[in-house]
Amino acid sequence: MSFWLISMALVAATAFFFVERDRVAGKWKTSLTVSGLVTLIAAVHYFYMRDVWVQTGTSPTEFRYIDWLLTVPLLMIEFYLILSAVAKVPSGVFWRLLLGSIAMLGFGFLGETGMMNPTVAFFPSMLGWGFIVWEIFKGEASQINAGLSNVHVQKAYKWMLLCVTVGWSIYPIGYFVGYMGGGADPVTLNVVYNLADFVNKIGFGVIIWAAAVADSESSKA
Ligand SMILES: *C/C=C(C)/C=C/C=C(C)/C=C/C1=C(C)CCCC1(C)C
Repeated sequence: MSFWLISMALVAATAFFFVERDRVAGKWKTSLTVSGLVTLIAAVHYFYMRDVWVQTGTSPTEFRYIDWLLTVPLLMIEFYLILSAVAKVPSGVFWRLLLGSIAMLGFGFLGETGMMNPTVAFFPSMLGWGFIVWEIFKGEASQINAGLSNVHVQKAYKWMLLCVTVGWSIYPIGYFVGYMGGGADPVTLNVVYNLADFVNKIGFGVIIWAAAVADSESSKA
């Protein structure tokens, strides 16, 4: 059921971001396109994941990680894009965020599929996440953001930061409970991951959309 609801929400969000693209200034259009791509890619994966779930009753771990491996880097590009809309940003910012994402997801996958002991895989995966959080909290990305004079971008940055710290924390909690805390049932694990995706893909896009619309309106005035 949650697979189905989230598929529909993702499809609706995709349509919304693509249509709203027309409403914002040129420098924001790519950000909205990327938001729409994130929800589109996830929607397609959710259709497949639901099939796996309905037909086998097992967690669609492979599809989930393919989805994450495509969409998390796109979300990281968003940090680069919103800062680039108003400032000059070195590409190292993006590469570091990408590196952190790959470490986080790579070890998570090894742990969930049993190719690595899940408890052992948890720690390097957490380090990857920590590396991302450090970059946007204290690293170059945060310094660029602090130096901006655009309130809309700064507001979006603050919310995106909250998403990556608080919103993303749902995933390792789900993993921890599912694989290390004596083992939760797959239903709980999937509902937790599905809810987290809803917040962190659609919510993240809405943050960017809100900043893009506010900034476009204020520069018109
Ligand atoms: C749209 C999909 C998103 C935003 C997925 C995010 C996934 C994570 C933040 C996963 C994190 C994990 C850890 C930090 C440790 C345990 C293993 C993971 C992969 C669940």
